[in-house]
Amino acid sequence: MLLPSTINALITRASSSKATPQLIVNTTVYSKQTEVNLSHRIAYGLEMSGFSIINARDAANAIRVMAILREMIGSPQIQNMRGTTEENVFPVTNATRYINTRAAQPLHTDNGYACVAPDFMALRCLKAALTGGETLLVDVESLLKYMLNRHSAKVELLYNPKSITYVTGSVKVSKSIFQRAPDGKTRINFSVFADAIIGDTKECEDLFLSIVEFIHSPSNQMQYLLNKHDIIVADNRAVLHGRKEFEGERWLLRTWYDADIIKTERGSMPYGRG
Ligand SMILES: O=C(O)CCC(=O)C(=O)O
Ligand SMILES: [Fe+2]
Repeated sequence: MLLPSTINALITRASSSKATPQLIVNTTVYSKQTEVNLSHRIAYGLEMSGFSIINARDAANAIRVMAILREMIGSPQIQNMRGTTEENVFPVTNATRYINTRAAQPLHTDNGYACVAPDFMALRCLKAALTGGETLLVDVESLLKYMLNRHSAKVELLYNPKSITYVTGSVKVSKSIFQRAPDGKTRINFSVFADAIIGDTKECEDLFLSIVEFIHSPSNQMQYLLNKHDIIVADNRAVLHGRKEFEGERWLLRTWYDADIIKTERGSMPYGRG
């Protein structure tokens, strides 16, 4: 059984390295002139890198980009019992969740500890941090390459539907960490947010810790500082995301989507679910 204390100590050790994440520079600037091709360029980013970043530059443009994402990917999912489709990510006093703190957030799949994780997620920045708060991304292909180099055939254990069990209060959810999508690519379902994490075998727990270490080492991460009106949309299971700690009243809106196909002006492309 892995407890938060063990996992947090490993995260602190891995993230304290002096290395810095690779800066993301390929963003899309929204303008009326580029709107015709926008959904295609967003889809291309999602396909090639697992994410796209759009600099919308004002609120009206940002709202238009969110409408384009809805047209492309599908209707936003409800995220909680209150029926919210846009979740506020901002600090509150007496926070019970990471997203309502200023703390660094470990790399994760959204809802990775729950039964079903959304296919896509978007974060729209309404207010930038005073300092810090950089978005961190780790792509599953680089993680898989590392895992295969380091653990060779054992990595297959992580495709087992019960490789890891997340225990949250009295709720237990067993799932695979890796899935093979119909396109043959590996996708991920990964979180450290649980009261306890139990591997199917001791080997699964060792593999889990190896993932924790890799994804929290800055040299394996990409980084982008969201400014006001920037939007990041990511394939929730092709890249892991997290953030650095920050100061100030940073405010993001989070949206979740499911998708079978991605629609663009020039046609549609199938989206392989794992
Ligand atoms: O604050 C951030 O940048 C990330 C928030 C996040 O991961 C989430 O809301 O799921
Ligand atoms: Fe998240």
